[in-house]
Amino acid sequence: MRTAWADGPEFVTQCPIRPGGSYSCFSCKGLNHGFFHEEQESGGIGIPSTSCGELRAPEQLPTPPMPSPSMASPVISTNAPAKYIEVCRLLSCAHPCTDTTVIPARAGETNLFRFINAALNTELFVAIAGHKMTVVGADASYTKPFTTSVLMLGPGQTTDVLVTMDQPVSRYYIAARAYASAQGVPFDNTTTTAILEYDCGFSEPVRVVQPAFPALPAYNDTRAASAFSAGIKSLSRVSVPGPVDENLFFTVGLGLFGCPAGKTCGGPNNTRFGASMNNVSFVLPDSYSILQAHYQGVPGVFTTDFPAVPPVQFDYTSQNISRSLWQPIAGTKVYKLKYGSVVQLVLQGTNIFAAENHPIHIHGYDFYILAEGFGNFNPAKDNAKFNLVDPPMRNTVGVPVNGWAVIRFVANNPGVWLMHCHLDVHITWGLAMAFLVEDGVGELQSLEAPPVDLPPC
Ligand SMILES: [Cu+2]
Repeated sequence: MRTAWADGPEFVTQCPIRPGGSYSCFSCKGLNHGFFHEEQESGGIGIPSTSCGELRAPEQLPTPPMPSPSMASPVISTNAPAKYIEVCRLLSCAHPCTDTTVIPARAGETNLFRFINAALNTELFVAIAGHKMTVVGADASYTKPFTTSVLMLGPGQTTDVLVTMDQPVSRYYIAARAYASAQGVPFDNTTTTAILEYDCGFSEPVRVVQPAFPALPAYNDTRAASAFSAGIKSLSRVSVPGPVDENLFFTVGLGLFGCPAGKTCGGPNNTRFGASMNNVSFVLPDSYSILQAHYQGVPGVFTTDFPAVPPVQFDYTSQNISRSLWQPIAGTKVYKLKYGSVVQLVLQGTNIFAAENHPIHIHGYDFYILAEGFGNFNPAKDNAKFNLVDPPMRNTVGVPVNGWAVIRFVANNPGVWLMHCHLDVHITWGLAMAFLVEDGVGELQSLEAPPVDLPPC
């Protein structure tokens, strides 16, 4: 709570840290976000950094839903070099493959793996050859244990799994590669790997064994992605906030802008790629941050007219969406929320240009995912599908391709909070908006004064 000045996105909560400058955003005490990932961008290229893999203070952890693992190992997945696999094969692994991370394990033990998708633009399937994984946590919240042979993580998502070393003493690949849901859109089809090696240091000959490779779903296997997300539930019964004060419905999807006169653009038919929520393509301010403008009452930096529902209702997932609906409007619009209001938000994917699974992330909040589905959200029949018993608590939801997701949270953290697609390129196209959460009553429900070393604008 009251962490707004430490959030980091440039021109949302602060101006960028200049070359040579510094900013002490926070101390780790009490932080509960699981995976600290850099939200500042440079020239449109986001740089994921993982300064702290696990930031929970141990005394804050509830009792875990599993016995203590023998070993906990963070595994950071980026879909970087597939060549590692090829290198190993060429060398027949007559000696340790120093390029590839080797994770040691002993037969019979049960280990905790924390998978983090640190890729910028790729959702990833993850599997371990020969081994089942029991999911026990996601986005720093414990989950009801469930067993699966494949995980799917959007950028910024984390998944904790227990793996029992119940296979013959050998070497096994851990592999990750893309889940690419958009038809006809190019993607990085490389595979990244690590090697799980039994009895490391005890039986050297194991190192000459060619590791087994896991079965990964096809790149476009939406069924596998959906089955995984449907398996994630809260550890026990939760108290879902309600009644709902703010009933919001945001479309999320791509679009095309006309090319500025006299320029050449790289989109289809000399257009420029865009993206939007409720037809607003988010534009960052260029000289002041929204949070500072809000706190100091500086006019002209943003407007508060982000629409609660789409300005035009249409068949969002149709194969034939009128071209008149493909061009969003650009703007720096926020949606105001009263302190403590219960927010229900339907995130509705669109089929404009190309439907895609968009991993939507909200800053400043965890939220419950009440339901997900395909096609257009229809409250008359889909409200009945809400999980009000043990919905998962996450901070990023993969909105199914040409489908929808419903989330709920209490707006009890005052400040300005970016909500955006975690596919980095979609942010630069405008797939973002910000919530402005007003102060409540008294100091503890109000935004603090900015720290003295906040980067100057
Ligand atoms: Cu996206």
